[in-house]
Amino acid sequence: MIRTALCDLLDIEYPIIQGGMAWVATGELVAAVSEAGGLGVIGSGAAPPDWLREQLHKTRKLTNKPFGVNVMLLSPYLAEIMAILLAEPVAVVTTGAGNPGKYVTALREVGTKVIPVVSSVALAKRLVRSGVDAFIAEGMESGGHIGELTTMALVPQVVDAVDIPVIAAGGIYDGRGLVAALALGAVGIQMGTRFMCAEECTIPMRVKEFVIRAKDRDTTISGTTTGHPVRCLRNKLTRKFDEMEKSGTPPEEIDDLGVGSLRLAMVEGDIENGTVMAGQVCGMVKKVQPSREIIMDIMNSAESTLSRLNNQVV
Ligand code: TUI
Repeated sequence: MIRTALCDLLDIEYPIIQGGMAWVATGELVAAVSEAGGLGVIGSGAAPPDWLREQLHKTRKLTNKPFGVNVMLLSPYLAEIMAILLAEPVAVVTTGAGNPGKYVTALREVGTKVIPVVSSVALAKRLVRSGVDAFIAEGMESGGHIGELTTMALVPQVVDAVDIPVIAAGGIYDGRGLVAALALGAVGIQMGTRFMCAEECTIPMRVKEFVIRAKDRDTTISGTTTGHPVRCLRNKLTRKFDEMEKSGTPPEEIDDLGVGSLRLAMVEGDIENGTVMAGQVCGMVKKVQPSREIIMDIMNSAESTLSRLNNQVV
């Protein structure tokens, strides 16, 4: 089986991180992924502090393996979320949607590995100085809040710019994606979209079915004009976003349309009026599967991809 530096860094069996998706990655999914040998990551998003506390306790009840928390740096509860993570430390904190620089030292002092998600070389270079443990370089194939570069272009540029481990994210679904990430110089992968359809993921079945129905071109990017681009599945809400962006509606008004819409989709199951964040690999997601099966499928298909490549290269 493929083993990389990420397995040693995080004390996990397989170099696979489950993306910390807001309102999606709850204790049940996180514990299942970590129990299966990957790294499960709670998505704290913009959820209130009590929600995170509850998920931490649930996860700890279900697994003794390492797991992480994703901190969304635009959260209105950021200070309280950080306070919880210092009081009840987890193995790994990943961050998104901003620069976590000022929190790095405190987190590392309580024994937490800090792995920011970056979408540019500039941010990675700035953050290396604050002493982070690794980076997740996330391309714009991903669901949710995205940058401008594709995974194929971003990952090798971040790998060349820093001398700490880099994990690839965005557009990865199976062992072909894992091997491609390793070829680009990454030590592992982070995947979100495929784990939305994990059996242990608690989002409504209607949302999973929407992802399964989606084909390669069924995502769109909302909020390009507001400076907060988000990739999600096309629906009634994204058509409304498109109209507002075309008609020159003020950016604040467009951003307001998104407030609460992720929860509406992922918790309430409203796939027409909510934001169903998902990546471009949605076209490959065909069924609901246990997390363990997803992870073993990735590892087995990575092995067969490697032997296919070995036989092709003469
Ligand atoms: O964070 C994500 N994806 C997300 S977060 C999210 S929840 C949300 N809620 C309200 C508004 C926006 C998002 C849904 N999906 N991915 C990681 C990621 N981080 N991609 C890009 C970035 C990023 C962007 C800017 C990281 C740093 C950054 O830095 C700006 C700076 O300070 O230089």
